[in-house]
Amino acid sequence: MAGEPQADCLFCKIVAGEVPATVVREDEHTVAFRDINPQAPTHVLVVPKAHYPNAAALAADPGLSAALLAAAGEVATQEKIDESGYRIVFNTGAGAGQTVFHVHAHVLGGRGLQWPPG
Ligand code: D5M
Repeated sequence: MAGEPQADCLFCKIVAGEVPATVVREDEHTVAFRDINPQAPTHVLVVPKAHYPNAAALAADPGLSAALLAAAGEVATQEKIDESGYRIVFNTGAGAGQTVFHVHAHVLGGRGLQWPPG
């Protein structure tokens, strides 16, 4: 069923507390934790607690999609990167660099960000 935890999913395990992570924010629907391989001074991943493999699949739940974006914005405020500017990225598909197939928003900031990304 859509959204059910997947036994072999790393981020489902982080959500469940079975794999440690540095959690910076949590609410009823989302968890935010620091990326293990940060690409910027602030690099936080925001995930829905429910399992959806990517952003396109998450779009089936508009309320949860909105909750995830709101949480990403709140992380940016909490991390004090909201005024300098930050980037929210959803790598979608292996060809775009997605390596964990539980949808996650990368929240990146704290340095100048180039466009287009590599
Ligand atoms: O992003 C997947 C991201 O997940 C990548 O930036 C590394 C990060 N990652 C992988 N394992 C962990 C753990 N255990 N904690 C925190 N962060 C982690 P993608 O867009 O799929 O390439």
